[in-house]
Amino acid sequence: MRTVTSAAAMQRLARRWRAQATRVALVPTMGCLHAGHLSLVRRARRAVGRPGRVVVSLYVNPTQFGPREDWKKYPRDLVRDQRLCRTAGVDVVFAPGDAQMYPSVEGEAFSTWVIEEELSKEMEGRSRPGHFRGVTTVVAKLFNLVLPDVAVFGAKDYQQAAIVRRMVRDLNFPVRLILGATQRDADGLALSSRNRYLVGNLRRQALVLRQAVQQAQALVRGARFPPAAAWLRSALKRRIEQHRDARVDYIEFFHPETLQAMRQVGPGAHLALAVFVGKTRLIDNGRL
Ligand code: PAJ
Repeated sequence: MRTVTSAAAMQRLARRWRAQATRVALVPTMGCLHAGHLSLVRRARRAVGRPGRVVVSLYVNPTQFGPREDWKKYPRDLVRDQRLCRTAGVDVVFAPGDAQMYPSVEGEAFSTWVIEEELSKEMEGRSRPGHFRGVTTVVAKLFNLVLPDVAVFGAKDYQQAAIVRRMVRDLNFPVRLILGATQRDADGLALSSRNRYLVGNLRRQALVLRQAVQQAQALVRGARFPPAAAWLRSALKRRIEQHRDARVDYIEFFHPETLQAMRQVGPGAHLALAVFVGKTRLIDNGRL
């Protein structure tokens, strides 16, 4: 396994692979890898086989964090991530520094952005202004540096995957997207690098996200008529906020592809929610 830290070197390598008609799969991450990320690596390998190449990018992208978010304290452990990638059979780890990704050349600042204007408005986009501009910009840059045939994203960040899919379509990136299933701990909590902030009994309270999705599934599947979104939302919110440290940020019901909000929620609708558990903001989602 090779670690590449320079953007130019990554692009040179990618162009060499392309000239040899070697297929390339990219798994973009912010590092601090867990079993969720590693399941995407396996999915990537399955997509390109051997002698295809699997690239994992490790980059805590500053432009997708708000000014009061955890960019500075986001956990970083390159050596551990490299070891996990080597064991998982990754070919190349791409771990650029900020100066590689956002160079300010002779005082001229970075000033070109990729902005998706429709699917980015609600949910994560509303709660985290500017977040998706950072995501689409860095993913577009990674696509241009790694030149992947395939890129793998996790269903855990459902809106993010939908937005990247729209960007690929709208800007004609020659990249096939694969959505990998959300990996969970045995008790149902979706794996996330931020779970390490859940100390003491916050960990147990964090299970409310998954439980809310399951409660919504039961209510929707058991109903004779599709329940109103507003009614369902307040039922879930009440249940979640029975936990002392849990506070709902949003609960949304929407069409799984267009992300159009739904007023009546029937089977096949998608639910996404964000909940603060203590100071940690967690997200989850599921098909109803
Ligand atoms: P990060 O949060 O590190 O996640 C990297 C990828 O892993 C994303 O596609 C995410 O959906 C997926 N993932 C996270 N938890 C998962 C789980 N429990 N099961 C399956 N997949 C999971 O998402 C980002 O980084 C960044 O926004 C990025 C796309 C890298 C752009 O900076």
